[in-house]
Amino acid sequence: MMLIGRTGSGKTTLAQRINGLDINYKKTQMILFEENIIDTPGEYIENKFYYKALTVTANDVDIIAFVQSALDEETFFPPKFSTMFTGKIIIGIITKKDLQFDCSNAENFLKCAGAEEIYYMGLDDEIEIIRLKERLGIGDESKNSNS
Ligand SMILES: Nc1nc2c(ncn2[C@@H]2O[C@H](COP(=O)(O)OP(=O)(O)OP(=O)(O)O)[C@@H](O)[C@H]2O)c(=O)[nH]1
Ligand SMILES: [Mg+2]
Repeated sequence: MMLIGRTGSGKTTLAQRINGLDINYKKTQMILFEENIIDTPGEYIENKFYYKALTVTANDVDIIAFVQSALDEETFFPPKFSTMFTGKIIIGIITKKDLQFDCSNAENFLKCAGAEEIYYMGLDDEIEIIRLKERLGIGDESKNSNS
C-alpha cells in the first residue's frame, strides 16, 4: 500500500502502527519503503510538481490510500484524483478521529477524490487497524499463534 496525504495528516504514524513499530515522530523527507508500505512526504500531494513521482512510485503497489485528517477543513486531493492511478485499488483513510469525531468533511473529500472504501482511525483505534490489515492481507497470525 502507498500512503498519500498532506503534511501532518498521519501517514508515518499509520505506517508505524500497521507495521507494529514504536510510534516515533519524524518528518518524512523522501519516499520510504517499509515492509508492505510506501510512505510519501506530504509535499508530494501539496505540490503538483511531484504528482509524476507519485504515479511512478504507485506502479509498485496494489492499493493506494488517500490519507485525510478529520481536523482539516480543506483537502489537497483534487476531485477524481484516483484516475491518476489506473488499475489500482483506491481507499481512503481518515485520521485523528480521536480529536474530531465528526468525519463527514473528510469522508466527502475522500469520496470525491475517488476512494472506494473508507477507514476511520483514532490514535487508539485498534479495531480499524486490524480491519485495514485484513484488507491488506497482513493479518495478525504471528501475534495470535500463542493463544
Ligand atoms: N491525535 C492524533 N494524532 C495523530 C494521529 N495520527 C497522527 N497524529 C499526530 O500527527 C502528527 C503528524 O503525524 P505524521 O504521521 O508524522 O504525519 P505525516 O503524514 O507522516 O507527515 P509528513 O511526513 O510531514 O508528510 C504527529 O504528531 C502524530 O503523532 C491520530 O490519529 N490522532
Ligand atoms: Mg511522514
